[in-house]
Amino acid sequence: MEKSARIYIAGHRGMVGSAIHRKLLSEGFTNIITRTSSELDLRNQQAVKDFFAAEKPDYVFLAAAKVGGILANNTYRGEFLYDNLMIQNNIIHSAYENGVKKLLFLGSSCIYPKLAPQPLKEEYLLTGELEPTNEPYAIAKIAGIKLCDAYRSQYGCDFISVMPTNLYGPNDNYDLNKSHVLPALIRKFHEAKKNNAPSVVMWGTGTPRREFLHADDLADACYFLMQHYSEPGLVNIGVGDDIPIKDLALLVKKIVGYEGEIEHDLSKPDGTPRKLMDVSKLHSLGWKHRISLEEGIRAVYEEVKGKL
Ligand code: GFB
Repeated sequence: MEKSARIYIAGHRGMVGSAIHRKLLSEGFTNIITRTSSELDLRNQQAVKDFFAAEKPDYVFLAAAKVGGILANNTYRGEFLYDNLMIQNNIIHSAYENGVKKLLFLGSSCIYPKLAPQPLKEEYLLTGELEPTNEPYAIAKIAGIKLCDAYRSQYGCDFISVMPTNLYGPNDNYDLNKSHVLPALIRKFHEAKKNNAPSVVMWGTGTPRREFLHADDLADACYFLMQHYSEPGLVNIGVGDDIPIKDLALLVKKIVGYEGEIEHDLSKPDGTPRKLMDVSKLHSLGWKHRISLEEGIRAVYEEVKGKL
């Protein structure tokens, strides 16, 4: 990518898109195109067509999506399927029609079967039943991978798909009903410490294991893959290591400095028992994460604690 290339980041205000934006700015790119959701509704086919025809981006990072934690995924099932299908179909098709040189589509580790062998290799896609709590989101993301592949095969488009593990970082969502586990725990422990509450309630049993990647590492990987990867199918992005949710809670508790108890709300779902990424393909391409989980959580907590 030339530094003056016209690069559209879809979803530049979200956690992933904003990390990609910071990365491109730090690399000296001068022609980054962005639109807020009120300026451009990506679910609107004609609006997206008009935008691409007018702006003619050379490269596209497709980081716009309806996202959320386990409860949001399970509650807003219609929106997670419809909004994500519309957003990605409109962008991928317009990218094809307007001769975009390369597009990077971001998916999620929840595209893999609920009970797939661990760690999750790219070839396990579509080999079994999905986790029910996030099936609509996963179906949309699987459709996105297949659309990129189909456009590569039929039209010769250089569209690639990358599957990040669970993410955290700046500009995350701290709404307790919609967020992922890490921002939820940061907020809960922070507020409990502030209010001298005797305990913090976490959801589920605490036994599911999750892998966490900092959004800045993800942005670095996306930038790397945009330059060095051009194949059908998908590539996992993760750290290759995971942690039980209970241990994650203990780590956040330590970082926040909270001394009370932890309780479990067993009416909330556990979700998939484990989704550890096999990152050997990514490592063999030459990329590895840099930010450790503890270091990353400390940085995020420093940044948000005044705002919670
Ligand atoms: O991060 P999370 O919401 O999503 O939950 P998933 C991970 C685990 O943390 C689950 C537990 O076992 C939750 O029950 N957990 C414990 C909590 N306390 C809390 C809490 O206070 N809030 C939340 N949110 N969880 C999502 C998918 O699955 O992961 C999406 O729904 C997407 O499709 C995303 O793939 C990355 O890891 O279970």
